[in-house]
Formats: sequence, structure tokens, C-alpha cells
Amino acid sequence: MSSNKNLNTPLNELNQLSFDDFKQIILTDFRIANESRQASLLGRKEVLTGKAKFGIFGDGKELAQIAMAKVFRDGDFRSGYYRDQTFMFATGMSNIKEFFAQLYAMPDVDAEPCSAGRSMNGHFGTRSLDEYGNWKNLTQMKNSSADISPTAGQMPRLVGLAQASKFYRNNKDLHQYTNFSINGNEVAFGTIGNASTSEGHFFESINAAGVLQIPMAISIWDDGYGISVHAKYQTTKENISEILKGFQRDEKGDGYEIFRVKGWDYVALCETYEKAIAICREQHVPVMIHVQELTQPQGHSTSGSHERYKSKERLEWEAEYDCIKQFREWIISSAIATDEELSAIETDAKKYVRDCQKEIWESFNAPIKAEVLEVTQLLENLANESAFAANIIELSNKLKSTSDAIRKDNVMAIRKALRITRNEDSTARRELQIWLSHQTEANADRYNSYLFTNTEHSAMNVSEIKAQYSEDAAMVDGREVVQACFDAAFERDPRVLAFGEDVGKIGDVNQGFAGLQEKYGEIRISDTGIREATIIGQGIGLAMRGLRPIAEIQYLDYLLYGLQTMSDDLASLSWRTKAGQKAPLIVRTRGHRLEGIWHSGSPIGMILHSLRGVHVLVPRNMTQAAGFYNTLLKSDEPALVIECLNGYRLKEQMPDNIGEFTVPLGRPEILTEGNDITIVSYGSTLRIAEEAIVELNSMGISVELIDVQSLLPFDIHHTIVDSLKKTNRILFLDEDVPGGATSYMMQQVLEVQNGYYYLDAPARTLSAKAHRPAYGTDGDYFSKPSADDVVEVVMEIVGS
Ligand SMILES: Cc1ncc(C[n+]2csc(CCOP(=O)(O)OP(=O)(O)O)c2C)c(N)n1
Ligand SMILES: [Mg+2]
Repeated sequence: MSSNKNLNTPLNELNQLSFDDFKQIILTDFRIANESRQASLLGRKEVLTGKAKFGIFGDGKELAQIAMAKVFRDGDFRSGYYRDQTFMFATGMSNIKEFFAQLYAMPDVDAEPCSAGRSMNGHFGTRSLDEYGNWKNLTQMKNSSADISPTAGQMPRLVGLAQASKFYRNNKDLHQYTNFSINGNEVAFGTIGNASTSEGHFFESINAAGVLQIPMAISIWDDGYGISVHAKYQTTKENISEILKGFQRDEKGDGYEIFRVKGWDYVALCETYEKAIAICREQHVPVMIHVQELTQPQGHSTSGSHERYKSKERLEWEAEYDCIKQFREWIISSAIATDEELSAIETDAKKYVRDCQKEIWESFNAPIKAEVLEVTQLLENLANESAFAANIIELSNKLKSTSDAIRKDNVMAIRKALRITRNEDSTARRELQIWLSHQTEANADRYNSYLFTNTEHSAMNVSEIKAQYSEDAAMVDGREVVQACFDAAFERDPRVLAFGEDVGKIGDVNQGFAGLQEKYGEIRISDTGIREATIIGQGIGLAMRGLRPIAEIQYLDYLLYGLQTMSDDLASLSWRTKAGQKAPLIVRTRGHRLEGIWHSGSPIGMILHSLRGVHVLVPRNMTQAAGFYNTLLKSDEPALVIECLNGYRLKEQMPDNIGEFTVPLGRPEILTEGNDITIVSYGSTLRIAEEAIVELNSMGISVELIDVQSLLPFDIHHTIVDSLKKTNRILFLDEDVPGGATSYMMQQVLEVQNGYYYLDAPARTLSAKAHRPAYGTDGDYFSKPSADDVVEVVMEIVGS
């Protein structure tokens, strides 16, 4: 690719340029637009000829993205969606070779740095972390957070990415962190399709950024459609910037600066972006750029053709207003370059893209072809030593004749051969087994690794420091223990921030942050609107820019509003980038038992099944919670901490080392020792179990009570099975739905820890009812497991 020299020259400096320099900039832009277009055209062909599985491209959106790239600087962040290939090429954050590597799902970080082959094409991202998982200097590079497919899912994170600049600018204690920000001058650029603005996440994020007044620049790529669905079914008045007019800042108050521009008008686009981003960067005012009249030359994606749903007139209009065609005509009519010069660039672009594609297809296939040769040789060796030679040779021949074989074909052939020869033993067979085990390891690295970034700062590496108590340690309300823990954390580290509904002024509804806003300022401990998705998104974006956010969800029952963002974005981040990005966010919430349908839920199964990639901790009291917070603040991994709603007023001893002691993850605690049955539980049901144990003891039944306290990770040293070896009976107890988190715990102990082997009675679960808990004390008693239930189920199990 020829150089991008002068690409980032602002338009207002263009008149100081010589004509040749000016022309060079325009022709570079024309080349980038054409290379990107050719990549889209060839990309589609690659899918339609079967070399790639699916394709979604940025054709029709090239010019606006080139204009946006001109004002994107080192330190800036993007949070966007699958149409942004031209922007990625123009900024140098990606290139044509990486584009094809992703299209072919090349499982190689060097060739495909966005996701190492894990994400489908058009899902961009840069690598914020070095090979050891440590932060790079993000202010010396251009940054893109890693894309996800759920439309508008990029919006909540965008709020946090933008808000980070505000923190860095306004808190002088953070000015030392120049790897993340230089005086908060960084803009967070968002992109979204017109139809995706219908999502709640979009509106919530727009409002949040307007309230927060942060440097967020959201571009809406408006091509009038969302797949086949016309704007008239998507957007009131078919015009998103029209209906968002009320967000425009004016004499009545702060808000946005809103721009509208046509996506085929090069000059207007360049001017608009320059103006918009200057306001955004300097004044920290959010801006919205509604780019209209964009087209889709190839339709939405490779899944279908747009001729099915666009009228002839629309298709003709799209052909005429194709942004590259318009750009070309403008260049010629402005006498900047000739038709021949532009044709030469077009020809070169086509060839360049074709060459890149061939090179990447070759490098994608070369190692696999070498593996096919190895496997066919190994199979032939096996055939020589096997009574099933004919079957093995058939497998080998089939593999040889598979055109463009993939790793799956190799591995399937070997596994089949090993099954066929399962009763034989030979050198060749052992070699085959060795080859398979090496491949299994390599494929696990390719496809299954880095659910967490696994750095030296992993929560699993934080060593335990026990809580210490003086003889006269005060008995205090539980909430005072977490408050003291947070106080110490704010004192220790200026990067620690907390926010959520009622977190600022009153210090959260249960006083965990009481007095801390007064002490550390509104910047660090703040109130938010009622908007759980963007509270989580804020946390993700801030954490991606080096801060240590504690995002509070007021009640566990309302986590559902933020769960999509936690599941799709936070939990998948390390895995989907193969450890290229991390977001060490702590989500704090409170739940389980209190009163009422939406203040006493405990949907832990839902959480466990949607948040692999996040630690899920369920401390039984505030001391354990504080210990977990101390552990997490020393680590760089995301976590959800669910405190017990009914525990804030219960008395606990205040540890002397409140800011230092740590509770390790994945280690259950035995609360009561016993011999006849093991009860495994967590959170508020532990108190129910303790109540039941008093009665059971009086009947002569001895119970071992185990507090799991860390559900993800779960009992990493397999200690629960040791209890089962002693008692031979087990009950899994919680207040989730039947078959919820109790069945997860059962699977861990019976399957993972081989607990089934030690059972003398069926393993049982005791949970709440399948419905939500009814209101009032009777409602609680008849909805959730009670001490009576525990006593009676235990009696049944032990046969009393
Ligand atoms: C939450 C969610 N719902 C549905 C989809 C399927 N889907 C993918 S793209 C798309 C249309 C998006 O249209 P628009 O936002 O206008 O972007 P465009 O593709 O037109 O650039 C849909 C419905 C999805 N990815 N995520
Ligand atoms: Mg659209």
C-alpha cells in the first residue's frame, strides 16, 4: 500500500498546501476508498465461492469514514460496528491483509489481530495489551475497542470510553497516567447503523452522554435500511437526527452539537468532521453526526440480495449516489485529477486487493496443507501395521481428495482411525495419538484460550492475607465494614471510581459509600441516572482505559437490564480478542432475600450461565465482601460481587487491616463441621441452614455446612468432595429456581469432582419455587426455602 502521507492534514490547513500536496491527499483518499471497495467486492466473491462462511462489508460507507479518519488521533478510541472497514484502513488500525485473514477465520494473532480468527468478518479491534497482558501505551496508538455483533451493543461501552477522558482531564491525581490519557484530550468515536438506533441501548447511551457532557462523537451511518426493513418501520419521521433535535445544546442547557451531512459529499464530510471533533475534543461536548444518503452497493450481507426488497428507483438512486462515484466526479469536475489518473488508481487498487487476498489465502492454507500431508503419512503408516488397512487407507484417500481441507478434516480422520483401531497397539498408532494430542493442545489455544487474560495480575494469583482483629475490635453494622474497605481503596488508588444510582450523595441505598463523596469528591463517587446498561457500559469503557471502576447495580433484580452488556461485551472481551483487550471492572450489587417480588430475587443460574469470563462472587457477609473487593482491586479481571441484601445491619467485627486483607477466589469455607451430611450453599441461605442445623443437631444429625462463596471460579482445589467422602450425603441449597445454580453446584461436585462415587443416598437440591418470591413474610416463607424445608429434606436424605 502506498503511504498515507498527509492524510491527517486538517482541511483548514489545506489551503496552505501546494496543489501537488493537496492533490496527493485527495488521490490517497481515492485510493483508500477504492481499495476498501475492492475488498468488499472480492470479499463477497470469496464467500459466494465457498472460501469464507459469511461476509458483511463497508461498501457504500467509504467516504464518510475517510473523513472521520482524518480527525482520529493517537489515544482516541473507536466503538463501532461491522461497516467500518474503510475507517480502520484509513487510520492504519487495520489493513486489507488483516481483512482477508478475518474473512477466512485465520486463527493467528499476527495475521488477524482483532480476534485471532474468533470473530466473523467486519468485527474490528486493536490490541491494547502486550503478549504478557500488560497495557501498552494507548496514547501513542490509535485504539478500537473490540466489536460485538448485537446491534447497538457498542453504545454502552462508548459512554465509558468517552467518560474516561473527562476523569483524566478533571482529576489532577490522574495526570500521571500518560499511557492512558494526555489531559483527557481523547475523543471516543462511536458508529452505529440507522436501524440500530431503534434499540434502547442507543437512546440510553445518548441521554447518558448528554447528561455527563463527555467527548463522545457518535456517527450514524444512514442507508435507509436495516437489512430489508425500511426506515419508515424503524424511526419516527424516518429521521434520527430530526427526532433527537431536543438534545441540541442551547441557551436552555448543555446537550449535543448535532450535524447532518450527506455521505457522498466529500468536502462537506471533511468540514463537518473537523468542526464536530474540534468541539468534542476541546470542550468535552458530545457530538452527533448523522450521515445521510448512504448506499449499500452489494446489499446488507452475503446472506441475500437487496433486489428482493428495494425498488428499481431506489436501486438506480443508489447507483447514482454511490459515494465513490460522486467523489470521482467531484475530483474530475474540480480539475484535481484526470479520468486516466483515477482509472489507473482503480486498476492498481483492484490488483493490490487481489494480491493481498491471494497472499492471505495461501498463508491461511499452507500450514493446514502441511498438516494434511503429515496426517495422510501417519495414516498410511498405521495402515501398514493394522488389520483394518483398507478402512484406514480409505480415510487417508478421502482426506487427500478433500480440496481445501481444514483442521477439522484432519482431526476427524485421526479420531476415526483411532476408533477403528481401538483394540490394536502399534508404533504408528502411538504416533498418531501423539500427533492428535499436540493438535488438541494447539486447537485449544486457537479456539478456547483466554477466557481471562491470565496475566500475572490474575485474581487467581492474589495471595491471601487474613483479616486481623484486635482484642477490642468493634462490632459494627455490616455496611460499615464495606464502607471502610472502599474508603481505604479510594485513599490508596486515584484510579478507583464508583458510580451508580444513589451512590453519590447518599452513599448508596445501604450506605456502603456513605461520606465518601464528601471526602473524595463528586468526580470519583457519583450518582447516575436509572440506566443499568450504561452503568455497566460506563464501567467497561473506563476499565478499558486504565481506570478501576466499581459500577453499582442497585439491586440484583435489575441486573437484567445490564446483563446483555455484561454477557456479550464484558464477559467475552478477553476471549474474543484472544487477550488483546481487558476491562477490569468490578460490578457491585446486592440481592437474595429481602422483601417483594423485585427485591429478593436470586437468579444465580441465569448469571452463571451468561457470565463465563467474569468472576461471580457471593459473599455471605460484608467482611467476606470487603476481602473480595481487596482481592479484585489487586487483580485485572472483571467480577460481579453480590452482597446479601439482608446483611447490612447485621453486626460484624471490624478487621484492623480493612484495606489489606484478601479473600481468595474459588475457595469454599467450612462453616460448621459434621459427619452425617454435607450442605453446600452460599449467600443468604447460609443463615437458613444454620438455623436448621440447630434443630438437626438436637435430633442427633451432624451437618457439615460449606459456604461456596465463589461460584465462578468454583472450589478450585476440589475440597467439597473431601467433605462428601466423610458424610456420603449431600444437599445443594440456594434460593434460585429449581435446577438453577443448585444444579450447577451439583454438576461441579458430582461430575467435575467425581463426587458421585462417594454417595450413599441420592444427591439432592433444595431451592426456591419456580416463580418469583411473593411479597410479605408469608410470601417469603412459601416461596423460598425455609429452615423447616432444610430440616425435613435432610431428614429424608439421612433416612430419619
Ligand atoms: C440485537 C440484534 N438484533 C438483530 C441483529 C441482526 N441484524 C444484524 S445487522 C441488522 C440490521 C442493522 O441495520 P443498521 O443498523 O441500519 O445497519 P446497516 O447494516 O444498515 O449498516 C440486524 C437486524 C443483530 N445483529 N443484533
Ligand atoms: Mg442501515
